[in-house]
Amino acid sequence: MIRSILFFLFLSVALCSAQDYTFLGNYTAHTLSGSKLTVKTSNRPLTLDFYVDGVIRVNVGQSRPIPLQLTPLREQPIELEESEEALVARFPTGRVKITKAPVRLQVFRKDGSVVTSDDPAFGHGWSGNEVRCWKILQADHSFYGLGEKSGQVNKRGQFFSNWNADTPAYRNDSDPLYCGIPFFSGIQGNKAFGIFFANSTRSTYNLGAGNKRLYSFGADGGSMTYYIFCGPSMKQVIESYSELTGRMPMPPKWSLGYQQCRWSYFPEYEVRDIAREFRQRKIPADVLYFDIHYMDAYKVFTWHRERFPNPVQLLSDLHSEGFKTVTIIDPGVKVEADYEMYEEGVANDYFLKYLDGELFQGQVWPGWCHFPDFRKFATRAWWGSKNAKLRAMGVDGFWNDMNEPALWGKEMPFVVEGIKSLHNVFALLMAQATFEGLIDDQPNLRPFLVTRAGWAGIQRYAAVWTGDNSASYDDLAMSIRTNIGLGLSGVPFVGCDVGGFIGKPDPELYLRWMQAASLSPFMRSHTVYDTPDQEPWSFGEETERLCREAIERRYRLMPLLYAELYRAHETGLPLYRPLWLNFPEDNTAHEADYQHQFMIGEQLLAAPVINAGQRFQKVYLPEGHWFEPATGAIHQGGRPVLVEAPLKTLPLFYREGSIIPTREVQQYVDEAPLTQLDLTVVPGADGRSEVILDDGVTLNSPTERLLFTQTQGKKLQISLGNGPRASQLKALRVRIAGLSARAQVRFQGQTVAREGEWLRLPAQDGELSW
Ligand code: MIG
Repeated sequence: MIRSILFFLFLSVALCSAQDYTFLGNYTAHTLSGSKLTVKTSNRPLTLDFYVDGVIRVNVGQSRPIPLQLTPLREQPIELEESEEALVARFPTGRVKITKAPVRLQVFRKDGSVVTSDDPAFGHGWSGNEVRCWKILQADHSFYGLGEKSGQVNKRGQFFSNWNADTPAYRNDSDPLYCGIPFFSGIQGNKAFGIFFANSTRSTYNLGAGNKRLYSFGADGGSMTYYIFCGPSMKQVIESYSELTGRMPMPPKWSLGYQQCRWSYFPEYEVRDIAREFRQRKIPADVLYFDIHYMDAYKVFTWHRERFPNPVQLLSDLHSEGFKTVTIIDPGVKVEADYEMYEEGVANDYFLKYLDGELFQGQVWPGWCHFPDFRKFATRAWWGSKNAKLRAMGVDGFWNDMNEPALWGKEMPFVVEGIKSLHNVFALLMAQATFEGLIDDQPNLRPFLVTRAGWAGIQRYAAVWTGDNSASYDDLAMSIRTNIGLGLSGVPFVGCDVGGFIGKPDPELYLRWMQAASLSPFMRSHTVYDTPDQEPWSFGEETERLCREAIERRYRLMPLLYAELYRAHETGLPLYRPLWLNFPEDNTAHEADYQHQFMIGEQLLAAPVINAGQRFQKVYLPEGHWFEPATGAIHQGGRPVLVEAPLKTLPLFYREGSIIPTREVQQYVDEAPLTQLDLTVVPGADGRSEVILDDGVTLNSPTERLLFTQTQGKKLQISLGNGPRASQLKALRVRIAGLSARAQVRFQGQTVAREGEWLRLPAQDGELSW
């Protein structure tokens, strides 16, 4: 009896340890050449590469390439000290300590604060093909990022996996979603750090789930290769990460306009009707979408002959009314003899295969399909050229869907060649194919692409929208958090299906969603196949009027939005961001209660109403004075304030020091050149603001930067430069928040006349003082 119990115990321990991990062993030797330190151990080698600005690449064991071309960073030579117990590598902003027995990593900043530290027992380990890393969790760690995640903005205490998945009607706890990104960041002791896990196989992240000792990341296979970003500010972390994985090239300016979609507008007259409604009702709009019904039998790169007999004419007519168009492009290519895409793909070996060489077939909208192997250059070039051909017909942009890849039955079999490392980057490579094909065709035209799935670096090719949400207030709130999370993951151009995709919003929900989304970088209304109409005029007159106002506000703010998008392009920082990115020291700004407030860049704060029937809003305003344009009130920040939020109002605030540029409403972006620019100045702090003028469509368009600087609470420097676009300006109007009606205002020493709250200035450089 006892013997059999002992035997059983022995067996279970043996079984269990066979599945457990082997950890990095003891130090045996090291080599240093410049910025590369290799540490040999009793099992796998550890290699560290040091780069400027506190970026460190860590690799354990064999290193496998990823399909994303990373920006080569500038190497940072280190100073190495060795002792009995450890190696210490010093670089200008910190040091790495590598203990010898066993080999474990600790990264410190120069001030002694910990960036990240291996768990002393575990550190790095592996089990079969699985690789994993365990770091010490502190009580005050918070976590962010990982791409598209629907839950809290702070991901502390949660477990996540990244395996891109088609997840219609996802909820707050659904995971994974469409667009996972293996980059996360954290804040601990008020300092930020980031980790980019450069491994495209299915990865999982324990950010303190079910324990208070560790956070960890790992993957089913591939290599343990990751980059550490030392911060210490979150802005630095995101800038470094986006420098490494690539920044967003400027998209066409029209893609900041309001976009209208449904599954699907067809036939042709329905598309024309929608376009006409927008113009007749004077609701600004820039883009109309063609969902899957525009194709013949869902065959990609075809048109349905009865529904769209003359697409070239239709597209050109829409252009003349100021509309751009975007077509959906799915990756599945229908298996059908004589269909060009199928024949060319098979003949040239462009499609994915099983390990035994048989062409893989999976079912999607067209029926049985082959799927392009976007790892191959030739496949990408072919696919890209088909997009370019479609653009030559007059299509302006592309919408990549079903690219997780999604299939009926969800998954491709794992015996499709290389799918375990390809799955997560399928969409990235498809987007790369599209982007590069468009650039090959017209090197100077800015491509527009919006995608559902993606991976690290997707920002180089596409905007990301958050897939099949539902028409509920919960989803409205979720869309704010998810888009903030994507921005913190290096993707600045993000948005959701306004109104909710699945289900039917009531008028109030639709309106509140329009208001919240009127400041999201990408703004598109969309709904599923069998729902009632979901255009801004589909919910009665009052809702139509208030939706128009929300969209008009976006068009008024276009000079600001475009300048902020431009900054995102230059820095990689999200334009749509949590309060705490701008106010890292403010504890209240980090509270979950306020995670549905967001800022656009540095100046503008929005606190959308996300509950039914709510007519007041409690808003947390960080330190300083805030101007509320809806009422003209100036609020003292550093505390929550209660403001009125009737149906017509999106609670919106301009930070002190801001100079908010606006213009007259247009029916579509760049309908007319900018001849009058309005500036709202909020005194109380020094501030600086820019307006970017360019042609909005080409990549090498000269950029004019109009610069506005306010100082000493009573001066505004205006510097327009003398570029051709600035020269078209006829007038500047300036409004100074809180200025008394009797105050003397001078421009270049001359008294300025008032028109109500506005001061009218000539469009020229100079100094305004009050
Ligand atoms: O299986 O193209 O998320 O936006 O309307 C659904 C039809 C396929 C999913 C996308 C949605 C789109 C729909 N697509």
